[in-house]
Amino acid sequence: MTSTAPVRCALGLGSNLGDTRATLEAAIRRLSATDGILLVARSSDYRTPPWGPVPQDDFRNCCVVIDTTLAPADLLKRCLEVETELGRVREVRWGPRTIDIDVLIYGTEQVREADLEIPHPRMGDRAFVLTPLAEVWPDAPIGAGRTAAEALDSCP
Ligand code: PH2
Ligand code: MG
Ligand code: MG
Repeated sequence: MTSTAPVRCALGLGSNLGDTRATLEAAIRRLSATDGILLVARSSDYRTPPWGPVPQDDFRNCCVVIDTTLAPADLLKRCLEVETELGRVREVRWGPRTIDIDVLIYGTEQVREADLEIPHPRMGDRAFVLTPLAEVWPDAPIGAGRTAAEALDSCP
């Protein structure tokens, strides 16, 4: 019998449509109930101004740390499935969303594929990701040898 050692990962969650508090809770509940995902830590929720070119409402953002035996692509697939289950409709890029679940970190692995980049390529300069992440996993390896806490220190 083979078994895969669990890998420590971080997911970033965001919502700015509908009942954002309930949606983040529902997403975390569904992720935790997934075979091969163990919830390790959940950050506080943060109200954050919208980042990017689209004028829209503030977001509620948080991060979770998980241990998973799922491969990166399967973890992404499960995140996208939960988004769909919770009613996400993909319209404007960077635009308002019921729920967004991003794979931020997968152990120390680097993935560079068309539909999945890990560590998340834009997390190092986004306070709405780094603030919740540094709360629950300050030493998270966010790429280029930096930790979440270090990146947050130098984040605009
Ligand atoms: N997500 C985006 C675009 N802009 N801004 C905040 N504050 N929080 C987000 O989660 C967010 C955003 C696209 O993924
Ligand atoms: Mg996303
Ligand atoms: Mg996102």
